[in-house]
Amino acid sequence: MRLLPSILFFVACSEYSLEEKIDNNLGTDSGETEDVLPDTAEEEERDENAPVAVCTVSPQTVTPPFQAATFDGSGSYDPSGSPIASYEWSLITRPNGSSATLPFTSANQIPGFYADLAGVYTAELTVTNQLGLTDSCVVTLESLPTQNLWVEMFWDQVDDMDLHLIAPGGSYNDWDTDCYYSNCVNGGLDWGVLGDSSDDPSLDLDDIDGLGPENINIYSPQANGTYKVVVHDYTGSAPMDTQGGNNVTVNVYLNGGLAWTDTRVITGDGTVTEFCEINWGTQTVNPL
Ligand SMILES: [Ca+2]
Ligand SMILES: [Ca+2]
Ligand SMILES: [Ca+2]
Repeated sequence: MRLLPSILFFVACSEYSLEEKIDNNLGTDSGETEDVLPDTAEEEERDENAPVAVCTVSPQTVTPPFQAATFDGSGSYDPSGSPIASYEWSLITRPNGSSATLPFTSANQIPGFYADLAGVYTAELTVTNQLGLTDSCVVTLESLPTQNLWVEMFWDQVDDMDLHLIAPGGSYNDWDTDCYYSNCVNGGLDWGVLGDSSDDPSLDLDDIDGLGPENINIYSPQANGTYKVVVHDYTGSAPMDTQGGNNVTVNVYLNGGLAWTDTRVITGDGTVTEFCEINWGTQTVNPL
């Protein structure tokens, strides 16, 4: 095994030719090279001529769902100095319920990626050089809610589920105390201290025809009382109302950390399902 350091050295230094590598190894050892030398000269040539994929993301942490991130593979290179022939990106992991996608593109940079749910997103970049050889790298992006109260919902059968957040002392479908698609998209309700928007709710995402997600958040919830999370299975959904079981997941984040999650089966149509109560003062979430 004593030749391993020199093998690593040669792999790292592309200015050495294949012949030089083999000559060097054969010239310094006559009996132990079989275990450490490449199987064939052809295989070694492929390694030496392969491109090097380098991928980054900026920023590395975003606030969902509106802070954009840029995936960047422009640091990738080919040892020969030739330009990279193609870049192929794919999103290989994302949080359950996320609808985020990467565009199918040959660009080395992908700006404007939006993480719709809290959690981790992993992108893989594969670069191909002029010889058709490839290399891959992966990079992760974390999506962390900065709103102190963050409630997100998604489901697994096509329908229109609606997320409702009810203020302390409020009631379902009440215009002033229930935040939902009709009255709360990007804000619009004044809860807590009048004129202070930091304790007001906002429905950032309203999904009608897919699998979600939807989310409602508050930067600084009021300490007294409890908020209630309710899911309404809207009747007359386009393109369809699912009548069978639909797995609906609600995640509640308090101060950036996942405090509660539950998946419930909603069956039929038009139902109203209470999921949980959130007591901001005690930082507790209780199922309903
Ligand atoms: Ca909806
Ligand atoms: Ca307010
Ligand atoms: Ca429905």
